[in-house]
Amino acid sequence: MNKTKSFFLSAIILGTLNLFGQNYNGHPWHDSTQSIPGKIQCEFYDEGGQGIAYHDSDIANNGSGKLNPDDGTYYNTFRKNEGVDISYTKSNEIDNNPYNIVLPEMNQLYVGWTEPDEWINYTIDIKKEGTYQLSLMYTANADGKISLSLDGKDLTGPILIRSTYSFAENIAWRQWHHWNKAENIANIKLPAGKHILKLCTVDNGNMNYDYLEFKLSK
Ligand SMILES: [Ca+2]
Ligand SMILES: [Ca+2]
Ligand SMILES: [Ca+2]
Repeated sequence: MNKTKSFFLSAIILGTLNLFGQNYNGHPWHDSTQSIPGKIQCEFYDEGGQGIAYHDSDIANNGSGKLNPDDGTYYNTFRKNEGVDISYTKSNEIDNNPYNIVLPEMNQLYVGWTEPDEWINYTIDIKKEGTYQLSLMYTANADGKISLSLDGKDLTGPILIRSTYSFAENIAWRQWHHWNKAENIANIKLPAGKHILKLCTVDNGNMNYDYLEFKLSK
């Protein structure tokens, strides 16, 4: 084994990836790095816990094991011992309701119970350097803002995420279940290779994030 190989093997064993001088102790969920172009599923954030892979305002997962009681199923127990709050889209007019702007697929895991200053990291593999158009599958109880950074450097500044609140809705809790896909909300230049993408909730919270989508535009 040459020196380079040996270094990378050591880094993997220690669970540490040195990216641009930053020591990062998180690692891809289930050793499965998500790639760009494509969708980054928000629930497949990195392993490593609070302060490393994510910052969440409370240690409970308010979805898995709580709103969705622990019945042993994949969806109800998904990462239930972690602080990031996760639920999934459900039928019976919960998420397939008349007030969707874009109909979501059912049984899609998403990050919910978002609050300002929360953030989540993703180890990503960017297959091709270029400019990407960003889209987000989401719900928002009111106008909110998110931002993205790469390896600790801001990529986007605050991005406005339009409210999906409906005055016609007569079920209060369903204001958190009106889905939309915000298309082309940012143009982002990305380098190739492995990087750490950070999704920050900047303003308002009360948004649910299903996935980010990156399409190569040039
Ligand atoms: Ca939480
Ligand atoms: Ca939260
Ligand atoms: Ca998802």
